[in-house]
Amino acid sequence: MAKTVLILNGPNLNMLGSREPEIYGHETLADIEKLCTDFGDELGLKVDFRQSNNEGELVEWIQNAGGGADAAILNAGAYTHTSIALLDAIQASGLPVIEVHLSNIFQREPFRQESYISKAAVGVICGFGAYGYRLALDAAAGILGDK
Ligand code: CA2
Repeated sequence: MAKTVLILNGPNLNMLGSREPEIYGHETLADIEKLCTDFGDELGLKVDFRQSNNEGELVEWIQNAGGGADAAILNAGAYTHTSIALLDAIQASGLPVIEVHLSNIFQREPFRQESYISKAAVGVICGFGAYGYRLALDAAAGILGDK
Protein backbone atom coordinates (compact mmCIF):
# COMPACT_ATOMS: atom_id res chain seq x y z
CA MET A 1 0.00 0.00 0.00
CA ALA A 2 1.23 3.52 -0.83
CA LYS A 3 2.69 5.46 2.07
CA THR A 4 1.05 8.76 2.96
CA VAL A 5 2.80 12.11 3.32
CA LEU A 6 0.82 14.80 5.09
CA ILE A 7 1.70 18.28 3.79
CA LEU A 8 0.64 21.05 6.14
CA ASN A 9 0.66 24.76 5.39
CA GLY A 10 0.20 27.41 8.03
CA PRO A 11 -1.22 30.92 8.22
CA ASN A 12 -1.52 33.18 5.19
CA LEU A 13 -0.13 30.60 2.79
CA ASN A 14 -3.63 30.51 1.23
CA MET A 15 -2.75 34.03 -0.04
CA LEU A 16 0.21 32.89 -2.13
CA GLY A 17 0.40 34.34 -5.62
CA SER A 18 -1.52 37.47 -4.67
CA ARG A 19 1.26 39.57 -3.09
CA GLU A 20 5.03 39.64 -2.51
CA PRO A 21 5.92 37.38 -5.46
CA GLU A 22 9.53 38.58 -5.17
CA ILE A 23 9.68 36.79 -1.80
CA TYR A 24 7.27 33.87 -2.18
CA GLY A 25 7.05 33.34 -5.96
CA HIS A 26 4.12 33.51 -8.37
CA GLU A 27 2.63 30.08 -7.66
CA THR A 28 -0.64 29.82 -5.79
CA LEU A 29 -1.15 27.22 -3.05
CA ALA A 30 -3.32 25.28 -5.52
CA ASP A 31 -0.35 25.22 -7.94
CA ILE A 32 1.87 23.84 -5.17
CA GLU A 33 -0.73 21.22 -4.25
CA LYS A 34 -0.80 20.03 -7.88
CA LEU A 35 3.01 19.97 -8.00
CA CYS A 36 2.99 17.81 -4.85
CA THR A 37 0.25 15.37 -5.90
CA ASP A 38 1.84 14.92 -9.35
CA PHE A 39 5.31 14.33 -7.92
CA GLY A 40 3.84 12.13 -5.18
CA ASP A 41 2.30 9.96 -7.94
CA GLU A 42 5.73 9.63 -9.57
CA LEU A 43 7.25 8.60 -6.25
CA GLY A 44 4.41 6.22 -5.38
CA LEU A 45 3.39 8.34 -2.38
CA LYS A 46 -0.12 9.43 -1.41
CA VAL A 47 -0.19 13.17 -0.65
CA ASP A 48 -2.64 14.69 1.84
CA PHE A 49 -2.29 18.47 1.34
CA ARG A 50 -3.87 20.95 3.79
CA GLN A 51 -3.74 24.60 4.90
CA SER A 52 -4.99 26.30 8.03
CA ASN A 53 -4.73 29.77 9.53
CA ASN A 54 -5.46 28.24 12.94
CA GLU A 55 -2.62 27.05 15.20
CA GLY A 56 -4.87 24.63 17.10
CA GLU A 57 -6.08 22.99 13.91
CA LEU A 58 -2.49 22.44 12.77
CA VAL A 59 -1.68 20.93 16.19
CA GLU A 60 -4.66 18.56 15.89
CA TRP A 61 -3.69 17.50 12.37
CA ILE A 62 -0.18 16.64 13.61
CA GLN A 63 -1.60 14.77 16.63
CA ASN A 64 -3.91 12.73 14.38
CA ALA A 65 -1.21 12.12 11.77
CA GLY A 66 0.38 9.58 14.12
CA GLY A 67 -2.50 7.26 13.13
CA GLY A 68 -2.67 7.83 9.37
CA ALA A 69 0.43 9.40 7.85
CA ASP A 70 3.95 8.01 7.48
CA ALA A 71 5.75 11.37 7.27
CA ALA A 72 4.89 15.06 7.19
CA ILE A 73 6.10 18.15 5.39
CA LEU A 74 5.40 21.33 7.31
CA ASN A 75 5.50 24.97 6.26
CA ALA A 76 4.20 26.44 9.48
CA GLY A 77 4.36 30.01 8.13
CA ALA A 78 4.75 32.58 10.90
CA TYR A 79 3.98 29.92 13.57
CA THR A 80 7.46 28.57 12.74
CA HIS A 81 8.89 31.40 14.79
CA THR A 82 6.45 31.36 17.71
CA SER A 83 4.78 28.01 18.28
CA ILE A 84 5.97 25.80 21.12
CA ALA A 85 2.60 24.04 20.71
CA LEU A 86 3.55 22.86 17.22
CA LEU A 87 7.00 21.79 18.45
CA ASP A 88 5.40 19.75 21.26
CA ALA A 89 2.92 18.14 18.85
CA ILE A 90 5.70 17.12 16.43
CA GLN A 91 7.77 15.65 19.25
CA ALA A 92 4.78 13.75 20.66
CA SER A 93 3.72 12.40 17.26
CA GLY A 94 7.01 10.62 16.59
CA LEU A 95 6.39 11.42 12.92
CA PRO A 96 9.35 12.33 10.70
CA VAL A 97 8.70 15.97 9.82
CA ILE A 98 10.49 17.88 7.08
CA GLU A 99 10.35 21.66 7.51
CA VAL A 100 9.90 23.76 4.36
CA HIS A 101 9.96 27.49 3.66
CA LEU A 102 9.53 29.16 0.32
CA SER A 103 11.88 31.99 1.23
CA ASN A 104 15.38 31.77 2.63
CA ILE A 105 14.47 32.66 6.21
CA PHE A 106 18.17 33.13 7.08
CA GLN A 107 18.43 36.13 4.73
CA ARG A 108 15.43 37.82 6.31
CA GLU A 109 14.55 39.66 9.54
CA PRO A 110 16.18 38.28 12.71
CA PHE A 111 12.81 37.06 14.07
CA ARG A 112 12.41 34.81 11.00
CA GLN A 113 15.81 33.21 11.55
CA GLU A 114 14.58 31.36 14.67
CA SER A 115 12.48 28.21 14.20
CA TYR A 116 10.83 26.10 16.88
CA ILE A 117 9.98 23.53 14.19
CA SER A 118 13.67 22.95 13.37
CA LYS A 119 14.26 21.64 16.88
CA ALA A 120 12.17 18.57 16.03
CA ALA A 121 12.41 18.39 12.23
CA VAL A 122 14.43 15.74 10.42
CA GLY A 123 15.72 18.51 8.13
CA VAL A 124 14.95 21.94 6.73
CA ILE A 125 14.56 23.11 3.12
CA CYS A 126 14.29 26.84 2.50
CA GLY A 127 14.85 29.40 -0.22
CA PHE A 128 13.87 27.29 -3.24
CA GLY A 129 10.31 28.59 -3.59
CA ALA A 130 7.67 26.03 -4.59
CA TYR A 131 10.44 23.67 -5.74
CA GLY A 132 11.28 23.18 -2.06
CA TYR A 133 8.10 21.12 -1.66
CA ARG A 134 9.33 18.79 -4.40
CA LEU A 135 12.71 18.52 -2.67
CA ALA A 136 10.93 17.75 0.61
CA LEU A 137 8.82 15.02 -1.01
CA ASP A 138 11.97 13.50 -2.46
CA ALA A 139 13.51 13.56 1.03
CA ALA A 140 10.36 11.95 2.47
CA ALA A 141 10.53 9.18 -0.15
CA GLY A 142 14.14 8.58 0.84
CA ILE A 143 13.32 8.44 4.55
CA LEU A 144 10.34 6.12 4.04
CA GLY A 145 12.25 3.91 1.60
CA ASP A 146 14.89 3.33 4.25
CA LYS A 147 12.34 2.16 6.81
O1 CA2 B 1 9.06 31.42 3.50
C1 CA2 B 1 8.09 30.80 3.97
O2 CA2 B 1 7.60 29.82 3.44
C2 CA2 B 1 7.45 31.32 5.25
O3 CA2 B 1 7.07 30.20 6.04
C3 CA2 B 1 6.22 32.11 4.82
C4 CA2 B 1 5.50 32.82 5.97
C5 CA2 B 1 6.48 33.61 6.82
O4 CA2 B 1 5.81 34.14 7.95
C6 CA2 B 1 7.66 32.77 7.28
O5 CA2 B 1 8.54 33.60 8.00
C7 CA2 B 1 8.38 32.17 6.09
C8 CA2 B 1 4.43 33.79 5.47
C9 CA2 B 1 3.58 33.32 4.37
C10 CA2 B 1 2.68 34.45 3.93
O6 CA2 B 1 2.57 34.41 2.53
C11 CA2 B 1 1.88 35.38 1.89
C12 CA2 B 1 1.98 35.38 0.52
C13 CA2 B 1 1.30 36.32 -0.20
C14 CA2 B 1 0.48 37.24 0.42
C15 CA2 B 1 0.37 37.22 1.79
C16 CA2 B 1 1.07 36.28 2.52
